[in-house]
Amino acid sequence: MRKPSLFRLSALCLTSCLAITPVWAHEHHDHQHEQAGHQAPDYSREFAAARPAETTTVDYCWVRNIPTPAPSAGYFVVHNGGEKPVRLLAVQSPQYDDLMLHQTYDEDGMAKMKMADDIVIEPNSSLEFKPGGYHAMLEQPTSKVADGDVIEMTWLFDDKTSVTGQCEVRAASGRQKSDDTTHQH
Ligand SMILES: [Cu+2]
Repeated sequence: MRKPSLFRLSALCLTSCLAITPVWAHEHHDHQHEQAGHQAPDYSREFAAARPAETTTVDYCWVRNIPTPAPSAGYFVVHNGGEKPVRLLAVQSPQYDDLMLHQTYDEDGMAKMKMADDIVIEPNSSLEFKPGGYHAMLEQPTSKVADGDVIEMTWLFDDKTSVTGQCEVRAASGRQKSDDTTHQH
């Protein structure tokens, strides 16, 4: 009695597992693809055409410097002082060739990342990019980035404006000093 049922079970698995495998492989590939962020839209024309923002500001920017090939992360606070919601579309920096807007989220106790493609800052409010939440992913540095460096960054918004500011580069191993960032000015 035991043998035939075991055999049937493995035979069942042979057919169904084979059928499932390609689907799983495809999903897995898509997920990695999304994480790598190669689907980020190209906003270079919008960056070039944007005018300086008047009611949107970006402050307290810093970069968590992680040695390549691992990506570094950029954190900052976006403030919308206007009367309409604004969307952050993209970031750009002469220091990095590949910048993406990401969001860290929790799935079954594991920290994962995804592209953040609808980042809205409501009127008269701020949105903080911080470890464990929204962040800018910085890859392919154009030259070596050292702790203590100050790099330029530009933020593009959907009202055809942009903000250019400076970010302090900090060591990845150092404490995040989140309190300090609010007392920089
Ligand atoms: Cu990321």
